[in-house]
Amino acid sequence: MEFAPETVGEAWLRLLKNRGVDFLFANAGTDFPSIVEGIARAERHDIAIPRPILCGHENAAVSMAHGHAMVSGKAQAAIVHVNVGTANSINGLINADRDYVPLLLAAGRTPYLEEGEPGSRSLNIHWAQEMFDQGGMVRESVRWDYELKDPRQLVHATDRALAIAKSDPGGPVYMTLPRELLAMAPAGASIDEPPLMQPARLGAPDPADIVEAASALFAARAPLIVTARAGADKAVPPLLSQLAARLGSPVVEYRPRHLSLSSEDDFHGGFEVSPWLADADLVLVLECDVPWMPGTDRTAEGLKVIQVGIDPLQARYPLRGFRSDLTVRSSPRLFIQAMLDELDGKSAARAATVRQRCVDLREGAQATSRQQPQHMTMSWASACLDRARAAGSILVNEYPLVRSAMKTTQPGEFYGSSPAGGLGWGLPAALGAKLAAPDREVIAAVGDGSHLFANPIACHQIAAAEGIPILVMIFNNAGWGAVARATRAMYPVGYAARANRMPLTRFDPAPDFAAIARACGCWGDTVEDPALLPSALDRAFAEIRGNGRCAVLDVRCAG
Ligand SMILES: Cc1ncc(C[n+]2csc(CCOP(=O)(O)OP(=O)(O)O)c2C)c(N)n1
Repeated sequence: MEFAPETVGEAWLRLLKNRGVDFLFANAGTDFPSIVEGIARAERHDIAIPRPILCGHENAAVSMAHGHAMVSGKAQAAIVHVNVGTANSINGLINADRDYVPLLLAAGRTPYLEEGEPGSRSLNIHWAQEMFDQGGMVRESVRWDYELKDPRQLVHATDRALAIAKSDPGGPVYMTLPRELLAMAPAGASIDEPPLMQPARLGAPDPADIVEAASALFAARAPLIVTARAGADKAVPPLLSQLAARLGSPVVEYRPRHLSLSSEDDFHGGFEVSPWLADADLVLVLECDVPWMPGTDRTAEGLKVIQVGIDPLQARYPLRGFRSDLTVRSSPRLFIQAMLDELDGKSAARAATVRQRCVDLREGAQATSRQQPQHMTMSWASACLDRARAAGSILVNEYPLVRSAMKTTQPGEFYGSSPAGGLGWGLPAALGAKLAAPDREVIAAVGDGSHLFANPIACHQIAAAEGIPILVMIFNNAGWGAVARATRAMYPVGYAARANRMPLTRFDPAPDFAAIARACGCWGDTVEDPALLPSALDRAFAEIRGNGRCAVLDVRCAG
């Protein structure tokens, strides 16, 4: 080969591209010279490698890889600086782990040798950054971690990393790459061979479980389906629609992370379990880690529960006490398909009543949100956004969207934050989503608190430098509403609840987020008057569509 890779670092880049990794989200350090050199050499000679994206903060790098993979289904790579860069990545890793998002995080490792080899120690940090167990920092949140020890392991270790990341349940993997090793000449298996191993997919459920689940659900007086992420598999929403109709069961998307059923479906029961749960005698918990709030949601005496999912008992959660009278480990799609076969020709008598109640609930919520309020509300902001966005746009929601005020109908149209809730995910995940789906409009809906956690300057810089035109809509209540609500719930008549200004919950003064965006080369504007929001949204979308620029709209909400 004319331009055979000169170093392990360069060979790794080419190998990643051969394995379908299109992006390398990088926050570089002094462990990177062989990677930097490898990129430059590849670019000079037109050799295919993942597109390198310089990320000014590691949280942005990992969350962009997350955002790409959740839309494309393809694992991407991020690379960070030794232990300190890894430390800044952990929030993103925890998010990806808990939402089964495959990604490869690589980190440098301080040079082994104090002198004598290309890449051996040359800076003070090379002593202090060494850890006894760098991988131990992330081990609880990754599926696998390994430190490359010899150039001959490159293909085996990388293929193993990617196959494990993509196996059910998908998740992050972590590789450490010592500096001397990256500088060595490649050796061992060819990077041009097909992958050494393929990921493992979860199979179909046991037919006996399907017979039991189908007869129990059909015979139930008031069944209820609760899901958070069944729609991660985009084939699920139309199938779930058929299952709900056949069972005459409402489907509640509870704290959803994916669109599992069109919000306009006859059997969409909304986004709260409370209107249905107290009356339900059988709940099908379908890909959902927390199906209701045990402390506050009432359940009927003798309630039976069927839990179905990739890891239905959430074995990696330390504590989770939701009962399970029948537990089925299965991909949601294969489970629903088997249920439809089993229920073929059947149709529950209660269907018409349940359908009407779903329609009434939905129309009630949508009618309320259409009325322009005196002061800006999250519900009004969600409804206006819904009217302004293009059909088929992708919503990336870090908390604020009021889903009942919106119509979301297509698989892959909505992504919510990981159940781990590590803030600072929404904005960079939306940037990654746009890279995965350049022809679709992408909107990040974030609170002002979440926006600050994302390191907005680093993210705006990436958007401007790489030309990634998304809409960032900040639902700005000048503080941490969630913390204030939690405090009021525990101490309803306490000092904090009665204080003029609740401690640790307000940003005062609030930053001028639009000016920060403009300073970074993005478009930015602020709007406070509910009547002016539609025209502000039109201007923001015009900027994205016409000028290809990232737009940041700071929407000042009353609460
Ligand atoms: C990394 C991280 N730090 C802290 C928290 C705790 N936390 C949960 S919600 C929240 C406030 C979020 O503020 P914002 O996005 O403005 O939404 P609001 O609560 O105002 O609706 C905080 C600080 C968290 N989830 N993640």
